[in-house]
Amino acid sequence: MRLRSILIFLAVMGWLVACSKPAPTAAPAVTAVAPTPTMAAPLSPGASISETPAWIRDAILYEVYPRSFYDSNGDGIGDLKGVTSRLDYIQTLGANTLWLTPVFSSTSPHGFDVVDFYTVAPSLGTKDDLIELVQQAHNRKMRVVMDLVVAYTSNEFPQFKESLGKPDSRYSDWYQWSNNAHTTYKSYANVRAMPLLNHQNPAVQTHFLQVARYWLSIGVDGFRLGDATSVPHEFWKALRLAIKQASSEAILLGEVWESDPKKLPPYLQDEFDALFDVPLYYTLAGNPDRDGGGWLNGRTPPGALDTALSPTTQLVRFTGAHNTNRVASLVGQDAARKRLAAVLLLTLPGTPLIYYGNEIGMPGSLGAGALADAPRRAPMDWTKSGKGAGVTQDLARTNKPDDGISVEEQQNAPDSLLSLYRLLVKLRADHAALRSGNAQPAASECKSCYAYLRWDANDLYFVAFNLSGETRSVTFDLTKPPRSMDGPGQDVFRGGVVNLPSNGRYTLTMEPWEVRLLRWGKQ
Ligand SMILES: [Ca+2]
Ligand SMILES: [Ca+2]
Repeated sequence: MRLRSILIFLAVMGWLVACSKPAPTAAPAVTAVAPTPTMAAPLSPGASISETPAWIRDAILYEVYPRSFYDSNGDGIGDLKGVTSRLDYIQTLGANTLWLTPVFSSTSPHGFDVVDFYTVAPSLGTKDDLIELVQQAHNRKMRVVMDLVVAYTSNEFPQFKESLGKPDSRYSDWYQWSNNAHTTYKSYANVRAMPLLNHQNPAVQTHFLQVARYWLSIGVDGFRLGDATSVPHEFWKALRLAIKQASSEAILLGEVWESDPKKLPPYLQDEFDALFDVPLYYTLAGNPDRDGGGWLNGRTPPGALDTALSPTTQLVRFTGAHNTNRVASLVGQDAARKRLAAVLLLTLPGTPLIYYGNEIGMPGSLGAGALADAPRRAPMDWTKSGKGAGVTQDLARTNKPDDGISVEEQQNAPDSLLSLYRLLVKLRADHAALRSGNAQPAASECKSCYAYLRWDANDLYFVAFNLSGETRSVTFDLTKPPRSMDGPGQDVFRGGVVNLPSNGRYTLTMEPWEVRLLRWGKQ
């Protein structure tokens, strides 16, 4: 949605403000929406993990903004048939779980302000197209997760139109009115076109439980649920129960847009199966709307990543999404840092998310005005020329023809970013060590380096990052590895064999922003 990243903050702050701000007239029509989240135990694969479908542990998510992905009928707008036609590409990348940003009928192209939760936006296709996409994905052992916006609706939503200015309407309790005349109301980040729903109203809850069941019945594998902080915990618990009763394998992926990790655990208690690791994203990027900051640019102490190595299978790791600057822009289009970000994303524990186009290094940063998010949702660059079948034209491009940034230019180039993503995804799929919860940092004297170990009974990976623009010779302390590093290891990127000195002090010379990936294993 537009200005989403700003809105996220505004949503949190705005919600607090909205709750404390005196109503313009006497008695507010509705009671406070959400209880104050209580502090809870640290994240751990504890109580609720037992109910989390096991498949999330092996999932590699691929987020698609359908309008900009692939246009099947030449009208310039990407559509569901287009996504179906490119499942080959997504499968070749190795991603096995699609997350579609909202596809329902809505007022705006971004799709987050929904008008009808039971119909697909005509520009994207039909319900049958969605069913076909889900079936084709399932035929390939891929899953499809749909975005479901439950915090608010469009101001064109029938219940809103029927109750605006009509306190006696049968739908008057659907929204959070600010005055007795029901002419003013609370809205998402104060965007008037997105009135916040009143989740205390049982009818609102019933509506969404039915919507969820409806789409589960056509085979979707779960929902990505945004703006979790705008919705009471009781609602999430009820939604979880309804979804799990309909399909125990369906997942609820929650977006709690908070940079403080302490804010996340309450949402994992009988609410979501997994949460986006927004706190880690802030560590990596610094600011979703600004390029050049964060860990990936050496602007955060490297050790800030230690917390990301805690064992969990309930966090989705990402280096960018539809509501952040693209990772290529974040790192100033620097080829080495684009590689470094890819290796990090796909060698951390947790569930990785690849945002369409980031695997080829498409740029895109927050713009200005009503289409501020458009550069982050630019047309997927399929071709060298930037033209041709399937290329969407709904939004402006963020890169040029013949610039090396396209699937056509990268798909057969062994050194391309796309080839690196494919290699890393394959390594992750082939070696459970990279999917396990085992991870620990490896110490060195270098203040601008970072390294960690990932392992299981078969393999041990050593991942080392030079987070500076200088060549570094770094000695890592591997005197107490969690698993044997005896015998020759394999240098995944440079090729060749490496041997650890018997004293466990291992010295690597790393180029500026280089990342090294070494593996000790059976095969
Ligand atoms: Ca189309
Ligand atoms: Ca290009």
